[in-house]
Amino acid sequence: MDKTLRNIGTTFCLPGEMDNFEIITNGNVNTTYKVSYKEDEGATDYIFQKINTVAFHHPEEIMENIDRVTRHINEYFPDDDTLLFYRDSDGRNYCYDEDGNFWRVMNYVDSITFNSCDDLNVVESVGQAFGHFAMQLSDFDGSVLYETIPDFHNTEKRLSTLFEDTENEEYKGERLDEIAEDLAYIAKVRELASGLSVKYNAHELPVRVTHNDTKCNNVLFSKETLQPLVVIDYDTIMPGMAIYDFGDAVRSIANHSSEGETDLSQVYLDKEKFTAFSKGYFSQVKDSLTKEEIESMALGAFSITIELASRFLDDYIKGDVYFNVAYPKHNLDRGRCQLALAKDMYDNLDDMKAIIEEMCK
Ligand code: GN1
Ligand code: MG
Repeated sequence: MDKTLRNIGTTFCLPGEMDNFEIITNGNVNTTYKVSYKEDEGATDYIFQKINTVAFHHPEEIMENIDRVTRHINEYFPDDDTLLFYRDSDGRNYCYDEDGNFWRVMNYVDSITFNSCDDLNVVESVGQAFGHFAMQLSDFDGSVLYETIPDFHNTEKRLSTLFEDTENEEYKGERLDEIAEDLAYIAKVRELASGLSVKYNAHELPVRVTHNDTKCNNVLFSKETLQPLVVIDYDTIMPGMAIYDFGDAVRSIANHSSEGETDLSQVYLDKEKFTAFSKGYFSQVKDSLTKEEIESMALGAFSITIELASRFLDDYIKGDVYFNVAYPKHNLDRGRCQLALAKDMYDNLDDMKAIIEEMCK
């Protein structure tokens, strides 16, 4: 590995001599190293990342999206932190190693992250960070970006896929029988949950630059001030709905419980966390959103939660082929947990809307 990393450093013209490296293990998809370089006057750390091309079929499209988005942020918000990707002598922000693996190199930011958010100040800061990111990119034409995972948040299509799969002989059996009640609920709310994606596909909602992984630990915080520094993980940046980035954050951060909780009495929308996240988020981005986007945010949280429930349940009947599972009923538990959360969101749509309205005054 030492030699591979050195060669990559040379490709990207990093100054000085490679001193040491360590593997960073939080991340399930790509392989990440922190690599230190020594120069006359000190040392600099970098992140070297090998992209998992099983998960990401067109990594060069991801890098092109990243390039466009980070250029925009650097140009219009020169004082803000953003990730910096190094280039080879031909100006490319990626390279291949001798075995054909796909690599990129970025600056290392000395920071901390939070895997879960019980502290409301942290929740508000995470909201601020994602709101700021959305604001920075609000006048960027999202339609020029590659859709690196086609129909990723096309809820209408996701739900159709689920119901088609329930008719497929290949997936008939115990698992399908087990989820009859869950399917009945999804069928009941199918039209409501699909509505925003139908509008988006009919070009009736703005095409935004979306992050698509708006979870707590994708925000870096300063170790000293505990202020948010920068949003990370640009791999799923694509054209999409701002409403769903907000919704997905609410789904993951404002659930009172965790994503696969089996005690469903513990699964509900935590209003304090919802309020704190919304406060941070809208403080940054409210002036950049349309009235319709703002009014659709609560429904977006409900819709994306139904969407993810359907993805988990679909994967369950297919035999757990997409999501990693820790035990046989993991996808079933996750699906039911998301449905329980969605039901609580449904009961609280008006409250959520009122809180958002207050934050956008
Ligand atoms: C996947 O890999 P991870 O955990 O960041 C999924 C998201 C889901 C999430 C649920 C590319 O994200 O859409 O919300 O699981 N990402 C992809 O845990 O499918
Ligand atoms: Mg991710």
